Amino acid sequence: MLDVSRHFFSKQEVERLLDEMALHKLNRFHWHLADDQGWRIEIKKYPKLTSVGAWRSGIGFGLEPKASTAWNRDGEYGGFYSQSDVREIVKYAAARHITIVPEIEMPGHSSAALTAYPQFSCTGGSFTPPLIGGVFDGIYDPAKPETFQFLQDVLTEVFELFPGKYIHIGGDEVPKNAWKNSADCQALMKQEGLKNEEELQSWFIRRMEKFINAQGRTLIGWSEILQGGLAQNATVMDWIGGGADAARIGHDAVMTPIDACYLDHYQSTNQAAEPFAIGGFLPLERVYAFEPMPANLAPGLQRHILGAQGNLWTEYIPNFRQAEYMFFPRACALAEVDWSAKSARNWGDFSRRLAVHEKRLAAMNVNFRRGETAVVVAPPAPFGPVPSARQLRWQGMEFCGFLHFSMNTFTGKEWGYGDESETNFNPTDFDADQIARTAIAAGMKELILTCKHHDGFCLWPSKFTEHSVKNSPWKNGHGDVVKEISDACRRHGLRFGIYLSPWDRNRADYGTPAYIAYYRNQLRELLTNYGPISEVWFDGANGGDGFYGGAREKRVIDRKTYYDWPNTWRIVRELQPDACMFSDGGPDVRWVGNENGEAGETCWATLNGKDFAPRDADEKRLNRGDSPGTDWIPAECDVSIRPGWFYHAAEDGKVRTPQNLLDLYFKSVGRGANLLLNVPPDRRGQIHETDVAALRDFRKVLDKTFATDLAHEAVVTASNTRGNDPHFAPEKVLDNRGDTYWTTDDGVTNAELTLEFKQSVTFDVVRLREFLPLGQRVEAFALDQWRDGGLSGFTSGGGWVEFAKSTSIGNCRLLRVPAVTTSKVRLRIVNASACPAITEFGLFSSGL
Ligand code: FUL
Repeated sequence: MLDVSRHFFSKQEVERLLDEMALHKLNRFHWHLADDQGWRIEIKKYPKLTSVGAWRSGIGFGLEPKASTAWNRDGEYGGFYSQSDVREIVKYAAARHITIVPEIEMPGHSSAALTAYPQFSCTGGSFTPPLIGGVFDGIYDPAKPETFQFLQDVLTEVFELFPGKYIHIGGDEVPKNAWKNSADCQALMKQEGLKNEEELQSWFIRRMEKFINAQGRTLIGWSEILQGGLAQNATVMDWIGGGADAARIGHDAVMTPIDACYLDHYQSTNQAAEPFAIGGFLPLERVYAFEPMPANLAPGLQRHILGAQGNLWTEYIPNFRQAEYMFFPRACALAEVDWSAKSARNWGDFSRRLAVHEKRLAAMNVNFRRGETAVVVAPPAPFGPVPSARQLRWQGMEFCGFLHFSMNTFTGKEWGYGDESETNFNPTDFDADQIARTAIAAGMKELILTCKHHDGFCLWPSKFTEHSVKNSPWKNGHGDVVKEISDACRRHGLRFGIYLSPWDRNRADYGTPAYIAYYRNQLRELLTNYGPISEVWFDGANGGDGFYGGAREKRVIDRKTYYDWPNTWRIVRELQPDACMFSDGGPDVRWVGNENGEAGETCWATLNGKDFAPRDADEKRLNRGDSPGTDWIPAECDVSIRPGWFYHAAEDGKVRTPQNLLDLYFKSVGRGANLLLNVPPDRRGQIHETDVAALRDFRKVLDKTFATDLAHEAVVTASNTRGNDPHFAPEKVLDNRGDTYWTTDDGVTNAELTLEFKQSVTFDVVRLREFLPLGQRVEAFALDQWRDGGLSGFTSGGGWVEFAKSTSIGNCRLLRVPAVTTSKVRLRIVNASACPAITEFGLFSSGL
């Protein structure tokens, strides 16, 4: 099954998939043509289904527009198949012995159709195709005879196009609110003697089935069509159960259970190294082990189980390459499951054969997930401390945003004293979506919000203080900035982090143990009421003068003992185990030692953690890290786009330029750290236009720079490959994957990788990445270019000339070099603490 609603795939791409299916003898193509996010098939009688319903206002799902080809310049996203496209595809499939089962969703998942024709909904109200996944209120109104006329007209055209026996009508995930609130639906239920909305749903499906059967076709629908009673001749597509029950009452079923057949789920537990997916974990081996025949189904009934199907829902799959990656090789396993008896299946045998089959897939240029076949040579042992799963995820974000927005925004201060009246806080046009959109457009992956800064004012209505938004005029005290920002982050696919200042100049009890209890209570509120928290930011400014409930004095605390950090950290681990904690010394992420956004030219992700405590740290060592170090605590570079952390109109002329932001990026992300760039919302509660423009132009340059990796045109060779095993081959540095790497035999700490081009290339940026799960290993490296004989001092033969060298690599090393034009480039690992493990060697041209 391919979902073309959440993301659109062209006619050529669908045909390519049909070829790939035919290769595996997969002979039914379930084409999910309509859903909330887009209607994709031309219906002549209802042209607005495609002129309106095939388009949405953006790519959505937090994805970048350029991730997909179905995005047009006006910013709209979508596309559809004309009837002549469909005819050609049906013919193409038939020639490959594939029957297409079209799916037209009803009565739920119909926002796109109802955007075009709202008159067929209960409310008649306006709809828009959503930009996120989920279950929406766009459902058809069964109380209107016109609704059925419309659906029958649509299906009539669908039948003309698809000659197959089955028509899939969806039927899953139907929220019943619209029917509950509709007097007409309630009257219809009374009239038809239907006890509840489930029975109304079943009534709806039966009515459609009559029509479908009268046209000589068979209705098929998802598990939920069993609710409220199954239609007379229906076939059930079992995703959450019901297949065996259907067979027992004499109905046919197709098995596609969510835990064995959902190919949109992750293929590895190392999610950071995989393309972003909807969730789940479905490894190849589990697909292969799947048995479609339900246990305990009497032999006489087994003929009702028609087969198994793999589903590719495409919320997070914006292009065909990625679709292929999710299909293969899991579809290979499913084909074997479908075509062989359980007793004939053998995982070891399959994986050996798959190694051969992979060559076929590679020759066909199928983008399958590699490395699934058995590894023969053992990988290197990790060296030193290694990142936790949460740190790996954090490192993968690279570029995040910081939001300093609070009392200071309205008082013009940088550090509020703590006596400011709540009435000051009153954004005139707060817009969390504008803020999230700006972050997404800049390429940020997370936003961290100052939920409470040093002045103690809380951006959420905390139960534990009066000094919060609840006593401000904003939204008459009913506002909650933390909620709005965290919700917007989720809507736009950003992760969300919190900053809760330990220093609180408002609290009378600051400096006493009572304050620690207060601080932890607030932390608990934030960690439990606002969804997943990706990062918790503990800053280091601690103690000094303040209001302190009217005392107006200076308070000094013992920075090492007062906060009892280990017990506070425990709360975060307990409530949000996936959150990374930042402070001067970790435990997960360390301060980089300055607020200029610059990591050291040498910057290790490792540190001797015991030498550090919040606000008790050697800034030079934070900047550089320790190698060898005892703990994995990578650096984060926090820096503001303006001179201050908070918005001040007087600084509108001092916003960093795109060029300056680019420098920051190279000095932070490009040195293995993460960049946390502060973009302070203004008094409206939005990111100022100047900042928006600077971020946009910065992103443009960055995207342009990294659009084409010239190294991909090269043939790559290495001075040594571990055990000569292809799993560790030099090509692994060019495969765009974070979970594969080139490595050498143990003990080889000087090694070379050479890229050789057919024609000279010109580049001015080099990108290198180490495979972090094995620790940070490279200590020094150099880059050489090949100079032909006769040029620049070489009279004959040519030779290597060094053009760059440095030390640490880590997550990402970017080197900007004067433009190099050459036909060969060499990476020389000059020194390493253990055999190197390199995941990427890329060459780019900035065009600057
Ligand atoms: C510091 C604070 O004192 C600054 O105001 C700002 O919030 C910065 C990110 O952290 O500790």
